[in-house]
Amino acid sequence: MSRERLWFRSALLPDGPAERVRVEIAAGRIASVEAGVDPATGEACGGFALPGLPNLHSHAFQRAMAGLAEVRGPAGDSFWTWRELMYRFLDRLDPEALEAVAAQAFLEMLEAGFTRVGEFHYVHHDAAGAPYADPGEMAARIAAAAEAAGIGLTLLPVFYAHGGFGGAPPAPAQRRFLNDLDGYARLLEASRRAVTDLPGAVVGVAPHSLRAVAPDELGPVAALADGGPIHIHIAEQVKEVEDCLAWSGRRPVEWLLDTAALDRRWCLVHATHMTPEETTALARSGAVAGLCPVTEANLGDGVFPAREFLDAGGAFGVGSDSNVLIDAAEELRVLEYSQRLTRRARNVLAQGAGRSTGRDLFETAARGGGQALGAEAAGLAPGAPADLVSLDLDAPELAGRSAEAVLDGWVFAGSKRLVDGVWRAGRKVVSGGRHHRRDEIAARYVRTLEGLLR
Ligand code: NGQ
Ligand code: ZN
Repeated sequence: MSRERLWFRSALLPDGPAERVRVEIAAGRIASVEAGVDPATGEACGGFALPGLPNLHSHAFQRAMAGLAEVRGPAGDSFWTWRELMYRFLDRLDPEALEAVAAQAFLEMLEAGFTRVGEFHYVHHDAAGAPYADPGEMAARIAAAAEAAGIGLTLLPVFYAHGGFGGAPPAPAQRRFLNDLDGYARLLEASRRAVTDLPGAVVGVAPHSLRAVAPDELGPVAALADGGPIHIHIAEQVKEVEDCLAWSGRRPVEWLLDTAALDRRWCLVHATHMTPEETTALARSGAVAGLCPVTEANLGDGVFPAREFLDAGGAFGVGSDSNVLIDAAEELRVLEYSQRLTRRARNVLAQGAGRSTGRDLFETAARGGGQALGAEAAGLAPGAPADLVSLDLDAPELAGRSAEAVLDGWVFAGSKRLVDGVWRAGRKVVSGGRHHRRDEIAARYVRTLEGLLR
Protein backbone atom coordinates (compact mmCIF):
# COMPACT_ATOMS: atom_id res chain seq x y z
CA MET A 1 0.00 0.00 0.00
CA SER A 2 1.44 3.36 -0.96
CA ARG A 3 1.95 5.78 1.88
CA GLU A 4 2.23 9.49 1.60
CA ARG A 5 4.26 11.39 4.15
CA LEU A 6 3.61 14.98 5.07
CA TRP A 7 5.66 17.03 7.52
CA PHE A 8 4.33 20.13 9.32
CA ARG A 9 6.17 22.74 11.36
CA SER A 10 3.43 22.32 13.98
CA ALA A 11 0.01 20.73 14.30
CA LEU A 12 -3.05 20.42 16.49
CA LEU A 13 -2.97 16.85 17.80
CA PRO A 14 -5.65 15.29 20.02
CA ASP A 15 -3.60 16.22 23.13
CA GLY A 16 -2.89 19.74 21.95
CA PRO A 17 -0.50 21.67 19.72
CA ALA A 18 2.80 19.98 18.93
CA GLU A 19 5.95 20.95 17.01
CA ARG A 20 7.56 19.22 14.02
CA VAL A 21 4.95 16.66 13.13
CA ARG A 22 4.93 13.95 10.47
CA VAL A 23 1.59 12.57 9.28
CA GLU A 24 1.48 9.44 7.16
CA ILE A 25 -1.52 8.83 4.96
CA ALA A 26 -2.57 5.53 3.44
CA ALA A 27 -5.82 4.66 1.66
CA GLY A 28 -7.44 7.97 2.61
CA ARG A 29 -6.73 7.57 6.33
CA ILE A 30 -4.11 8.71 8.74
CA ALA A 31 -1.71 5.82 9.21
CA SER A 32 0.61 7.36 11.78
CA VAL A 33 1.44 10.63 13.53
CA GLU A 34 4.84 11.46 15.03
CA ALA A 35 5.76 14.68 16.82
CA GLY A 36 9.21 16.16 17.43
CA VAL A 37 10.75 14.81 14.23
CA ASP A 38 12.71 16.48 11.44
CA PRO A 39 11.65 16.40 7.82
CA ALA A 40 13.29 13.89 5.55
CA THR A 41 14.93 15.22 2.40
CA GLY A 42 12.33 15.79 -0.29
CA GLU A 43 9.40 15.35 2.09
CA ALA A 44 6.36 17.62 1.48
CA CYS A 45 6.41 20.33 4.15
CA GLY A 46 3.58 22.48 5.46
CA GLY A 47 2.81 25.05 8.15
CA PHE A 48 0.32 24.27 10.92
CA ALA A 49 -1.89 21.21 10.40
CA LEU A 50 -5.30 20.76 11.93
CA PRO A 51 -8.31 18.57 11.25
CA GLY A 52 -10.83 19.93 8.73
CA LEU A 53 -13.85 21.52 10.37
CA PRO A 54 -17.32 20.09 9.61
CA ASN A 55 -19.81 22.61 8.21
CA LEU A 56 -22.99 21.24 9.71
CA HIS A 57 -25.61 23.36 7.96
CA SER A 58 -25.67 24.67 4.40
CA HIS A 59 -28.24 25.63 1.78
CA ALA A 60 -25.73 25.65 -1.08
CA PHE A 61 -28.01 27.36 -3.61
CA GLN A 62 -28.23 30.47 -1.43
CA ARG A 63 -24.56 31.20 -2.23
CA ALA A 64 -25.84 32.60 -5.54
CA MET A 65 -27.77 35.39 -3.76
CA ALA A 66 -25.01 36.33 -1.33
CA GLY A 67 -24.98 40.10 -0.88
CA LEU A 68 -28.12 40.59 -2.96
CA ALA A 69 -30.47 41.10 -0.03
CA GLU A 70 -28.69 44.04 1.56
CA VAL A 71 -30.73 46.92 0.10
CA ARG A 72 -33.35 48.37 2.40
CA GLY A 73 -36.94 47.61 1.43
CA PRO A 74 -40.07 49.74 1.84
CA ALA A 75 -40.74 48.82 5.47
CA GLY A 76 -39.31 46.72 8.28
CA ASP A 77 -36.65 44.51 6.70
CA SER A 78 -36.47 41.23 8.59
CA PHE A 79 -35.81 37.53 8.32
CA TRP A 80 -39.27 37.23 6.74
CA THR A 81 -38.65 39.84 4.04
CA TRP A 82 -35.31 38.16 3.31
CA ARG A 83 -37.16 34.86 2.93
CA GLU A 84 -39.48 36.41 0.32
CA LEU A 85 -36.44 37.48 -1.72
CA MET A 86 -34.88 34.05 -1.34
CA TYR A 87 -38.09 32.35 -2.53
CA ARG A 88 -38.20 34.63 -5.57
CA PHE A 89 -34.60 33.81 -6.35
CA LEU A 90 -35.58 30.13 -6.56
CA ASP A 91 -37.83 30.69 -9.57
CA ARG A 92 -34.95 30.34 -12.00
CA LEU A 93 -32.94 27.62 -10.35
CA ASP A 94 -32.90 24.50 -12.52
CA PRO A 95 -30.89 21.32 -11.88
CA GLU A 96 -27.89 22.52 -13.93
CA ALA A 97 -27.79 25.80 -12.04
CA LEU A 98 -28.09 24.07 -8.68
CA GLU A 99 -25.13 21.86 -9.50
CA ALA A 100 -23.01 24.78 -10.67
CA VAL A 101 -23.80 26.92 -7.64
CA ALA A 102 -23.34 24.06 -5.17
CA ALA A 103 -19.97 23.11 -6.70
CA GLN A 104 -18.77 26.68 -6.23
CA ALA A 105 -20.07 26.83 -2.65
CA PHE A 106 -18.42 23.49 -1.79
CA LEU A 107 -15.15 24.59 -3.39
CA GLU A 108 -15.20 27.76 -1.30
CA MET A 109 -15.89 25.69 1.82
CA LEU A 110 -12.79 23.60 1.19
CA GLU A 111 -10.71 26.69 0.54
CA ALA A 112 -12.01 28.08 3.84
CA GLY A 113 -11.09 25.04 5.97
CA PHE A 114 -14.28 22.96 5.93
CA THR A 115 -13.88 19.34 4.75
CA ARG A 116 -17.45 18.01 5.18
CA VAL A 117 -20.78 19.70 4.64
CA GLY A 118 -24.26 18.95 5.92
CA GLU A 119 -26.43 19.98 2.98
CA PHE A 120 -29.94 20.69 4.25
CA HIS A 121 -31.53 20.18 0.90
CA TYR A 122 -35.13 21.17 0.25
CA VAL A 123 -35.53 22.29 -3.38
CA HIS A 124 -36.88 19.03 -4.70
CA HIS A 125 -39.32 19.92 -7.53
CA ASP A 126 -39.24 21.99 -10.70
CA ALA A 127 -40.07 25.69 -10.82
CA ALA A 128 -43.78 24.93 -11.26
CA GLY A 129 -43.72 22.63 -8.23
CA ALA A 130 -44.04 19.46 -10.33
CA PRO A 131 -41.85 16.50 -9.33
CA TYR A 132 -38.95 15.68 -11.64
CA ALA A 133 -39.14 12.28 -13.35
CA ASP A 134 -36.49 11.12 -10.88
CA PRO A 135 -37.38 12.33 -7.37
CA GLY A 136 -33.64 12.31 -6.64
CA GLU A 137 -32.81 14.68 -9.55
CA MET A 138 -31.80 17.61 -7.36
CA ALA A 139 -30.16 15.39 -4.72
CA ALA A 140 -28.02 13.89 -7.49
CA ARG A 141 -26.95 17.43 -8.45
CA ILE A 142 -25.81 18.07 -4.89
CA ALA A 143 -23.91 14.78 -4.95
CA ALA A 144 -22.30 15.67 -8.29
CA ALA A 145 -21.23 19.04 -6.92
CA ALA A 146 -19.71 17.42 -3.81
CA GLU A 147 -17.88 14.98 -6.03
CA ALA A 148 -16.53 17.73 -8.30
CA ALA A 149 -15.30 19.78 -5.35
CA GLY A 150 -14.15 16.74 -3.38
CA ILE A 151 -15.88 17.67 -0.11
CA GLY A 152 -17.33 15.08 2.29
CA LEU A 153 -21.12 15.09 2.04
CA THR A 154 -23.80 14.49 4.64
CA LEU A 155 -26.96 14.87 2.60
CA LEU A 156 -30.03 15.88 4.59
CA PRO A 157 -33.11 15.60 2.35
CA VAL A 158 -35.77 17.84 3.83
CA PHE A 159 -39.35 16.95 4.63
CA TYR A 160 -41.52 20.04 4.09
CA ALA A 161 -45.32 19.88 3.99
CA HIS A 162 -46.88 22.99 5.57
CA GLY A 163 -46.67 26.76 5.76
CA GLY A 164 -47.06 27.28 9.50
CA PHE A 165 -47.63 25.66 12.90
CA GLY A 166 -50.30 23.02 13.23
CA GLY A 167 -50.35 22.01 9.57
CA ALA A 168 -51.25 25.39 8.02
CA PRO A 169 -51.36 25.20 4.22
CA PRO A 170 -48.13 25.98 2.37
CA ALA A 171 -47.71 29.20 0.38
CA PRO A 172 -47.38 29.00 -3.43
CA ALA A 173 -43.74 30.11 -3.09
CA GLN A 174 -43.04 26.89 -1.15
CA ARG A 175 -44.24 24.64 -4.00
CA ARG A 176 -40.78 23.30 -4.84
CA PHE A 177 -40.24 21.92 -1.33
CA LEU A 178 -43.39 19.87 -0.71
CA ASN A 179 -43.86 16.16 -0.13
CA ASP A 180 -46.23 13.93 1.78
CA LEU A 181 -44.77 11.08 3.82
CA ASP A 182 -44.88 8.61 0.94
CA GLY A 183 -43.23 11.07 -1.42
CA TYR A 184 -40.60 11.74 1.21
CA ALA A 185 -39.81 8.04 1.61
CA ARG A 186 -39.26 7.85 -2.17
CA LEU A 187 -37.11 10.97 -2.10
CA LEU A 188 -34.99 9.52 0.67
CA GLU A 189 -34.48 6.29 -1.23
CA ALA A 190 -33.52 8.21 -4.36
CA SER A 191 -31.14 10.37 -2.29
CA ARG A 192 -29.43 7.29 -0.89
CA ARG A 193 -28.98 6.02 -4.44
CA ALA A 194 -27.62 9.38 -5.53
CA VAL A 195 -24.68 9.17 -3.11
CA THR A 196 -23.76 5.50 -3.45
CA ASP A 197 -20.62 6.30 -5.46
CA LEU A 198 -19.54 9.14 -3.21
CA PRO A 199 -16.88 7.93 -0.76
CA GLY A 200 -17.78 8.59 2.88
CA ALA A 201 -21.20 10.05 2.12
CA VAL A 202 -23.85 9.94 4.85
CA VAL A 203 -27.59 10.45 4.41
CA GLY A 204 -29.77 11.72 7.25
CA VAL A 205 -33.26 13.17 7.50
CA ALA A 206 -34.40 16.74 8.01
CA PRO A 207 -37.89 17.68 9.11
CA HIS A 208 -37.56 21.35 8.04
CA SER A 209 -39.06 23.05 11.10
CA LEU A 210 -42.11 22.87 13.36
CA ARG A 211 -43.66 25.31 10.88
CA ALA A 212 -43.31 22.94 7.94
CA VAL A 213 -43.92 19.61 9.68
CA ALA A 214 -47.10 18.65 11.54
CA PRO A 215 -46.84 16.81 14.88
CA ASP A 216 -48.06 13.52 13.44
CA GLU A 217 -45.41 13.68 10.67
CA LEU A 218 -42.39 14.28 12.89
CA GLY A 219 -42.16 10.75 14.33
CA PRO A 220 -42.47 9.00 10.94
CA VAL A 221 -39.83 11.27 9.38
CA ALA A 222 -37.39 10.73 12.27
CA ALA A 223 -38.01 6.98 12.06
CA LEU A 224 -36.68 6.98 8.47
CA ALA A 225 -33.25 8.17 9.66
CA ASP A 226 -32.05 4.57 9.98
CA GLY A 227 -29.27 5.52 12.40
CA GLY A 228 -28.32 8.64 10.42
CA PRO A 229 -28.53 12.20 11.72
CA ILE A 230 -31.81 14.10 12.20
CA HIS A 231 -31.65 17.85 11.65
CA ILE A 232 -34.37 20.45 12.23
CA HIS A 233 -34.50 24.27 12.19
CA ILE A 234 -35.83 25.60 15.46
CA ALA A 235 -36.44 28.79 17.46
CA GLU A 236 -34.51 31.03 15.11
CA GLN A 237 -36.87 34.00 15.23
CA VAL A 238 -38.94 35.53 18.05
CA LYS A 239 -42.04 35.39 15.84
CA GLU A 240 -41.56 31.64 15.54
CA VAL A 241 -41.53 31.34 19.34
CA GLU A 242 -44.67 33.47 19.63
CA ASP A 243 -46.51 31.51 16.94
CA CYS A 244 -45.55 28.23 18.59
CA LEU A 245 -46.79 29.48 21.97
CA ALA A 246 -50.07 30.60 20.40
CA TRP A 247 -50.49 27.22 18.71
CA SER A 248 -49.40 24.85 21.48
CA GLY A 249 -48.89 26.83 24.68
CA ARG A 250 -45.26 25.76 24.56
CA ARG A 251 -42.07 27.23 23.12
CA PRO A 252 -40.48 25.43 20.11
CA VAL A 253 -37.54 23.82 21.90
CA GLU A 254 -39.75 22.98 24.87
CA TRP A 255 -42.31 21.39 22.53
CA LEU A 256 -39.65 19.33 20.79
CA LEU A 257 -38.06 18.22 24.06
CA ASP A 258 -41.50 17.08 25.26
CA THR A 259 -42.49 15.39 22.01
CA ALA A 260 -39.42 13.84 20.38
CA ALA A 261 -36.89 11.59 22.09
CA LEU A 262 -33.94 13.91 21.45
CA ASP A 263 -30.55 12.24 21.60
CA ARG A 264 -27.10 12.38 20.05
CA ARG A 265 -28.45 11.80 16.55
CA TRP A 266 -30.33 15.09 16.59
CA CYS A 267 -29.09 18.51 15.52
CA LEU A 268 -31.20 21.53 16.40
CA VAL A 269 -30.24 24.24 13.96
CA HIS A 270 -30.12 27.75 15.49
CA ALA A 271 -32.03 27.09 18.78
CA THR A 272 -31.45 30.80 19.31
CA HIS A 273 -34.37 31.62 21.55
CA MET A 274 -34.43 29.43 24.64
CA THR A 275 -35.23 29.92 28.31
CA PRO A 276 -32.57 28.81 30.82
CA GLU A 277 -34.63 25.64 31.39
CA GLU A 278 -34.74 24.82 27.67
CA THR A 279 -31.01 25.54 27.38
CA THR A 280 -30.14 23.10 30.15
CA ALA A 281 -32.54 20.43 28.94
CA LEU A 282 -31.25 20.65 25.35
CA ALA A 283 -27.65 20.39 26.57
CA ARG A 284 -28.49 17.29 28.62
CA SER A 285 -30.34 15.62 25.73
CA GLY A 286 -27.05 15.01 23.91
CA ALA A 287 -28.33 16.71 20.74
CA VAL A 288 -26.03 19.15 18.96
CA ALA A 289 -26.91 22.83 18.67
CA GLY A 290 -26.25 23.78 15.04
CA LEU A 291 -25.07 27.37 15.24
CA CYS A 292 -24.72 29.49 12.11
CA PRO A 293 -23.24 32.68 13.56
CA VAL A 294 -22.57 34.61 10.33
CA THR A 295 -26.01 33.91 8.86
CA GLU A 296 -27.74 34.48 12.21
CA ALA A 297 -26.07 37.91 12.35
CA ASN A 298 -26.93 38.62 8.72
CA LEU A 299 -30.59 37.69 9.22
CA GLY A 300 -30.97 39.45 12.57
CA ASP A 301 -31.92 36.26 14.40
CA GLY A 302 -30.58 36.92 17.89
CA VAL A 303 -27.81 35.52 20.07
CA PHE A 304 -27.54 31.89 21.18
CA PRO A 305 -26.97 31.40 24.95
CA ALA A 306 -23.64 29.72 24.31
CA ARG A 307 -21.99 30.10 27.72
CA GLU A 308 -25.00 28.72 29.58
CA PHE A 309 -25.31 25.89 27.07
CA LEU A 310 -21.64 24.91 27.47
CA ASP A 311 -21.90 25.13 31.26
CA ALA A 312 -24.72 22.59 31.08
CA GLY A 313 -22.50 20.26 29.02
CA GLY A 314 -24.01 21.07 25.63
CA ALA A 315 -22.43 20.18 22.28
CA PHE A 316 -22.40 22.62 19.36
CA GLY A 317 -21.07 22.81 15.83
CA VAL A 318 -21.11 25.56 13.23
CA GLY A 319 -22.66 25.92 9.80
CA SER A 320 -22.47 28.44 6.98
CA ASP A 321 -26.25 28.18 6.35
CA SER A 322 -27.12 30.91 3.80
CA ASN A 323 -23.48 30.99 2.63
CA VAL A 324 -23.53 34.78 2.52
CA LEU A 325 -19.87 34.40 3.50
CA ILE A 326 -17.95 31.13 3.68
CA ASP A 327 -15.17 31.09 6.25
CA ALA A 328 -14.65 28.61 9.10
CA ALA A 329 -12.61 31.06 11.20
CA GLU A 330 -15.24 33.75 10.75
CA GLU A 331 -18.03 31.51 12.07
CA LEU A 332 -16.06 30.84 15.26
CA ARG A 333 -15.10 34.51 15.59
CA VAL A 334 -18.66 35.81 15.19
CA LEU A 335 -19.90 33.23 17.70
CA GLU A 336 -17.44 34.46 20.35
CA TYR A 337 -17.97 38.13 19.47
CA SER A 338 -21.76 37.88 19.80
CA GLN A 339 -21.18 36.65 23.36
CA ARG A 340 -18.64 39.42 24.11
CA LEU A 341 -20.97 42.12 22.81
CA THR A 342 -23.96 41.00 24.83
CA ARG A 343 -22.06 40.12 28.03
CA ARG A 344 -19.50 42.93 27.82
CA ALA A 345 -16.74 40.46 28.59
CA ARG A 346 -13.82 38.77 26.84
CA ASN A 347 -12.79 35.15 26.19
CA VAL A 348 -16.32 34.04 27.03
CA LEU A 349 -16.28 30.62 25.37
CA ALA A 350 -12.84 29.49 26.56
CA GLN A 351 -13.28 26.59 28.95
CA GLY A 352 -11.16 27.91 31.82
CA ALA A 353 -8.22 30.05 32.91
CA GLY A 354 -5.18 29.68 30.70
CA ARG A 355 -7.20 28.18 27.83
CA SER A 356 -7.04 29.46 24.28
CA THR A 357 -10.46 30.69 23.15
CA GLY A 358 -9.71 29.93 19.50
CA ARG A 359 -8.65 26.37 20.27
CA ASP A 360 -11.61 25.68 22.56
CA LEU A 361 -14.03 27.05 19.95
CA PHE A 362 -12.41 25.02 17.21
CA GLU A 363 -12.23 21.73 19.12
CA THR A 364 -15.78 22.01 20.45
CA ALA A 365 -17.17 22.81 16.99
CA ALA A 366 -15.13 20.01 15.39
CA ARG A 367 -16.49 17.46 17.85
CA GLY A 368 -20.09 18.67 17.71
CA GLY A 369 -20.03 19.11 13.95
CA GLY A 370 -18.69 15.60 13.40
CA GLN A 371 -21.38 14.17 15.67
CA ALA A 372 -24.12 16.11 13.89
CA LEU A 373 -22.97 14.94 10.46
CA GLY A 374 -22.67 11.27 11.40
CA ALA A 375 -18.98 11.49 10.49
CA GLU A 376 -16.30 9.10 11.68
CA ALA A 377 -14.15 10.17 14.63
CA ALA A 378 -11.85 12.90 13.33
CA GLY A 379 -8.55 14.38 14.47
CA LEU A 380 -4.89 13.94 13.63
CA ALA A 381 -4.68 10.40 14.93
CA PRO A 382 -4.13 6.97 13.36
CA GLY A 383 -7.29 5.51 11.82
CA ALA A 384 -9.08 8.82 11.33
CA PRO A 385 -10.02 9.93 7.81
CA ALA A 386 -7.22 12.07 6.36
CA ASP A 387 -9.25 15.31 6.36
CA LEU A 388 -6.57 17.92 7.00
CA VAL A 389 -6.08 21.63 6.72
CA SER A 390 -2.74 23.42 6.86
CA LEU A 391 -2.36 27.08 7.72
CA ASP A 392 0.35 29.28 6.26
CA LEU A 393 2.81 29.96 9.11
CA ASP A 394 4.63 32.50 6.93
CA ALA A 395 1.56 34.76 6.78
CA PRO A 396 2.05 38.02 8.69
CA GLU A 397 -0.96 37.24 10.90
CA LEU A 398 0.86 34.21 12.30
CA ALA A 399 4.40 35.62 12.40
CA GLY A 400 6.50 34.52 15.34
CA ARG A 401 3.63 32.64 17.00
CA SER A 402 4.22 29.52 19.07
CA ALA A 403 2.10 26.51 18.16
CA GLU A 404 -0.20 27.35 21.13
CA ALA A 405 -1.05 30.75 19.64
CA VAL A 406 -1.82 29.68 16.06
CA LEU A 407 -5.52 28.92 16.48
CA ASP A 408 -6.17 32.25 18.19
CA GLY A 409 -4.26 33.93 15.37
CA TRP A 410 -6.40 32.22 12.74
CA VAL A 411 -9.76 32.71 14.50
CA PHE A 412 -9.29 36.28 15.74
CA ALA A 413 -6.70 37.85 13.46
CA GLY A 414 -6.93 35.77 10.30
CA SER A 415 -9.43 34.36 7.86
CA LYS A 416 -9.58 31.85 5.05
CA ARG A 417 -6.61 33.66 3.54
CA LEU A 418 -4.47 31.66 5.98
CA VAL A 419 -5.65 28.31 4.64
CA ASP A 420 -2.82 26.91 2.55
CA GLY A 421 -3.40 23.18 1.92
CA VAL A 422 -6.51 21.03 2.29
CA TRP A 423 -6.65 17.24 2.07
CA ARG A 424 -9.95 15.41 2.00
CA ALA A 425 -9.88 11.62 2.48
CA GLY A 426 -6.15 11.81 1.79
CA ARG A 427 -6.50 13.61 -1.52
CA LYS A 428 -5.05 17.10 -1.74
CA VAL A 429 -7.74 19.42 -3.12
CA VAL A 430 -6.36 22.86 -2.17
CA SER A 431 -2.75 24.03 -2.59
CA GLY A 432 -1.51 27.53 -1.88
CA GLY A 433 -5.09 28.45 -0.92
CA ARG A 434 -6.44 27.53 -4.36
CA HIS A 435 -8.74 24.63 -5.09
CA HIS A 436 -7.31 22.46 -7.85
CA ARG A 437 -10.45 22.83 -9.95
CA ARG A 438 -11.13 26.47 -9.12
CA ASP A 439 -10.84 27.82 -12.66
CA GLU A 440 -13.24 25.33 -14.17
CA ILE A 441 -15.80 25.36 -11.33
CA ALA A 442 -15.72 29.15 -10.95
CA ALA A 443 -16.09 29.69 -14.72
CA ARG A 444 -19.20 27.52 -14.79
CA TYR A 445 -20.53 29.35 -11.74
CA VAL A 446 -20.01 32.76 -13.33
CA ARG A 447 -21.80 31.69 -16.52
CA THR A 448 -24.66 30.31 -14.44
CA LEU A 449 -24.99 33.50 -12.41
CA GLU A 450 -25.05 35.61 -15.53
CA GLY A 451 -28.09 33.58 -16.56
CA LEU A 452 -29.73 33.57 -13.13
CA LEU A 453 -29.37 37.29 -12.52
CA ARG A 454 -30.26 38.49 -15.97
C1 NGQ B 1 -34.18 28.00 4.87
N1 NGQ B 1 -33.14 29.59 6.33
O1 NGQ B 1 -34.77 26.92 4.91
O2 NGQ B 1 -33.40 28.30 3.96
C2 NGQ B 1 -34.37 28.95 6.01
C3 NGQ B 1 -35.41 29.96 5.65
C4 NGQ B 1 -37.49 29.12 6.74
C5 NGQ B 1 -32.93 29.98 7.58
N2 NGQ B 1 -33.81 29.67 8.48
C6 NGQ B 1 -36.76 29.39 5.46
N3 NGQ B 1 -31.86 30.65 7.92
O3 NGQ B 1 -36.90 28.96 7.80
O4 NGQ B 1 -38.73 29.07 6.66
ZN1 ZN C 1 -31.13 26.60 7.38
